[in-house]
Amino acid sequence: MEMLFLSLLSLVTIVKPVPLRPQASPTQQSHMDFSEADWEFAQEYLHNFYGHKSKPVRTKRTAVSDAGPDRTTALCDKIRDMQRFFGLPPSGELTQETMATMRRPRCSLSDAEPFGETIRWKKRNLSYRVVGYDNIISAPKLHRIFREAWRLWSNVAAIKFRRRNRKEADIVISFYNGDHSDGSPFDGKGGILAHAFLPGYGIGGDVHFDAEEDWSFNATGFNLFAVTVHEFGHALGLHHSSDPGAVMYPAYNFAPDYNLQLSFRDVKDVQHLYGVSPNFASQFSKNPPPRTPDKCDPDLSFDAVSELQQELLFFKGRFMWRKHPNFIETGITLIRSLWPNGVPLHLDAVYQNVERNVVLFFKGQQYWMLRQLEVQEGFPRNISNLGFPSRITSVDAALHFRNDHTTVFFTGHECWRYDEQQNRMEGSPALIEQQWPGIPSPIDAAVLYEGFVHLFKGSVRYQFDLSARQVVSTGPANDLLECKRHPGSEISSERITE
Ligand code: 01S
Ligand code: CA
Ligand code: ZN
Ligand code: ZN
Repeated sequence: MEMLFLSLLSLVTIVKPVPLRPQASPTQQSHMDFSEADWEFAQEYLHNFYGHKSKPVRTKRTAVSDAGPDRTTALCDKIRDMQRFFGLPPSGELTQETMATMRRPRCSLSDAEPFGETIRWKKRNLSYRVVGYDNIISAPKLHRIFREAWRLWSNVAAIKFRRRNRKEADIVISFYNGDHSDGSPFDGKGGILAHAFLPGYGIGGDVHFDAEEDWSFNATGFNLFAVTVHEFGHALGLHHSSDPGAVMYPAYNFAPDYNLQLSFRDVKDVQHLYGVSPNFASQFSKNPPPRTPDKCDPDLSFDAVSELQQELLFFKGRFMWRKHPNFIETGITLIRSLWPNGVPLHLDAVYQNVERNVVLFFKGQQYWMLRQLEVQEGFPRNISNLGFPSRITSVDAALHFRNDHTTVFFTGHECWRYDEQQNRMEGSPALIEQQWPGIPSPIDAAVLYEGFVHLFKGSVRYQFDLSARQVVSTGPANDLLECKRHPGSEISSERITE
């Protein structure tokens, strides 16, 4: 994904073909070829556009070239910055291609500037224009979607957007079919939905949508607003994010019941480029951008925990962690990346009935039955259908025992036994403190795993021995996720600067 996207960046140079000298061999491409005038030009260029502090120009190039030409790290760094900007391999070497790119006629770099590893717009007031949308979508509707999408970004970062009807704009937004001569043809329905170019002049910052998609404003097809917010992120200089909660995550993950907002990660990244919007603090103090849960957070609690095939699933909000016996790392994903729209998020309880090959999801008074990732007909149903009296309005946890064909439901301070063969609740509920000595109530989640019942409450996991009927150990709720810190993954310690 990322590779492909980076290759789009190189289109900045491909679109208007650059007269390149034939590149016969790598050595021919090397610095040896350049005249003193070439070197002066390059230094001048890097000085003008990348703030390179040139050495006194009269250095003898031939002499230096033995040990490598004027190879101060500063110069190499500037060449590398420039190469990154144009999507050239960032070798730090003055290749023919690099030289040709420098020699290309250009307005100036005033509209974009390299910023660390990425590129950002230099100005903070950007214009955009919408062209060529073939009346697929009415203009007012389209303009509203784009305005709202820009607003998400300008609400958090110190940057403003204005639509232009006629004059040239920094960002041109258009819909295209198939090949549209920027080297990245669209592929019909599905697959690539849209792409965008990182900030820059010309095609830089432009956003293209695949006109053949079934664009929508709700849950059918692909939601244009959701994809737009993502593409605008690229147009501002953001790359794909590995955080599945981020808008810049490379997979389409719009959920109609989820109010689309920038995640903490997106906000951090765009503020890093453009600074914080002046009214960010007042607007977001009550409702800060959502953070993707961190499995290493010592306070982590779960909505539900369940077995599924060979995996152990930990649910939290829109996310889940899948612990597979063969995978070293337990990764976080979106619930929606496995189950379709229609399954609830922010669950109360989940269990798998292996015998019937179904998974049951509980949320509030409703429950959903899924077989092979499909919601079964007639669902969701009310939990009263399982035999709960009307005073029970939700379940906290569900624990399935395959051998006994029973499921234990936890509700508040009570627990219930459900007979999966007879499809009915067995008698009246018992108190958790009597049936499960040592377990506080209410609980969050429960699962049978490796011969023990694991019950979760807040940030604590209780390991319960069924035959001894006692808690054999307690520990952090997240310890089965085996938190291993990777450098740079300390999401929880970051703060949004205000
Ligand atoms: N564009 O920004 C994309 O990420 C492309 C793939 C690139 C390799 C060109 C794309 O259309 N990705 C799909 C997508 O849904 C999966 N992108 C928008 C989104 O909302 N994630
Ligand atoms: Ca497509
Ligand atoms: Zn395109
Ligand atoms: Zn993308």
